[in-house]
Amino acid sequence: MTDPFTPTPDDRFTFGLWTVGWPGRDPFGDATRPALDPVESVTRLAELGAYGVTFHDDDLIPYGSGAGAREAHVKRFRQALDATGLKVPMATTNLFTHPVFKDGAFTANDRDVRRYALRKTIRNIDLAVELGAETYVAWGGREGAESGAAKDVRVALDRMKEAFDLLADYVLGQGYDLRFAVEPKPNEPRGDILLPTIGHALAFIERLEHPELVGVNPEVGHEQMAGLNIAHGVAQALWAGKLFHIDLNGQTGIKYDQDLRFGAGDVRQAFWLVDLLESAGYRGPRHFDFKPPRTEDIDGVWTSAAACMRNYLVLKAKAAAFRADPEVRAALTAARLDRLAVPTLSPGESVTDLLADRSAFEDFDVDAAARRGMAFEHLDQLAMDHLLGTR
Ligand code: 3MF
Ligand code: MG
Ligand code: MG
Repeated sequence: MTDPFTPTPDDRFTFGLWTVGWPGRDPFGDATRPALDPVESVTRLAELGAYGVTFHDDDLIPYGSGAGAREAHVKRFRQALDATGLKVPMATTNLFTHPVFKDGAFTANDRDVRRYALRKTIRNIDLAVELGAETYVAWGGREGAESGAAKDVRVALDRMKEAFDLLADYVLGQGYDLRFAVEPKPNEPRGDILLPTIGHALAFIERLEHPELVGVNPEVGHEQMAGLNIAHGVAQALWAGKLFHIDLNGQTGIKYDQDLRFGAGDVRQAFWLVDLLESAGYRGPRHFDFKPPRTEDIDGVWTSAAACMRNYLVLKAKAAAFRADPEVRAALTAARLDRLAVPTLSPGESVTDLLADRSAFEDFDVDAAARRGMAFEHLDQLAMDHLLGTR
């Protein structure tokens, strides 16, 4: 019997080159694995059933490469893509490793650093489009501060807007079919990062000159580092029509950025997130942004990558079984989810009509309504039983 949780390219699973390629260097210890050739990553990910790969400019072309070396790196990568059929649906810029970005990129206090950051980004946008990317992610990991007076946040947001307005103009001017996705994160590496949550990013996007070109790339662990519910945040991004991309990984509560394989963190939130993405009909890539722990050798890296996809497919099957279960359907009705879908005013009803409706206030039996149970515990236990495999 074939394993029903074997991924295929139709599942649209993608991985950053920097994920499986992470050699395990952390703030306390040296690398535990050798550097991985991007061509090897492409080949192995294709064998595992992935759909595509994504990259920062410097993942593919080591920082400081001359024109000839740059061309050679791109050529080898393109050959590997052609040989395997892997796609590049997204690319991004490394605006955080080089010391020049220690105070940020688009919002660095130094103007020459900001201009350099824009040039570095535009250079990689051209390559991203050449390789077929539809989404360009912007994670501003160094945009922020450790102390209060070091960054005037309102002015920094003016500079952030200036950067996205300029990049949108560039993309439109070139006739590129490319959209941007802002990736929020609350902290790490900066003490406090600008645009720290999905909500902050959504509000920022609405102030841009081309909001239609900019959405969000939420990351499971980033929201959870702030104690937030990732499924609720993603639901709001979907509601706003702004879920352009997603970074899947695992995190266990408010602590350092763990980047565990997908499913290995808060498994309940992972379940509700997959349930949401699948029931909302999200069509974008399911992109894994995780780090195989530095305890692992190269075999452990591929085990970990395969497990990200497997866990997604297992949770997808469990979410589908939960939604199809007749007892769950009855429990959803008992919990009155169908009533939430009914608009609070009737068609054509005005505020004057509401004020004239005695049943809405004067004759409303507040105590009786307050006594009604919501029956959520039964509904949630059914979900738990599906998740734990006891149903
Ligand atoms: C850091 C991240 C980043 C971003 C990447 C662009 C290095 O916590 O999540 O990964 O995802 O820069 O997408
Ligand atoms: Mg991250
Ligand atoms: Mg990420």
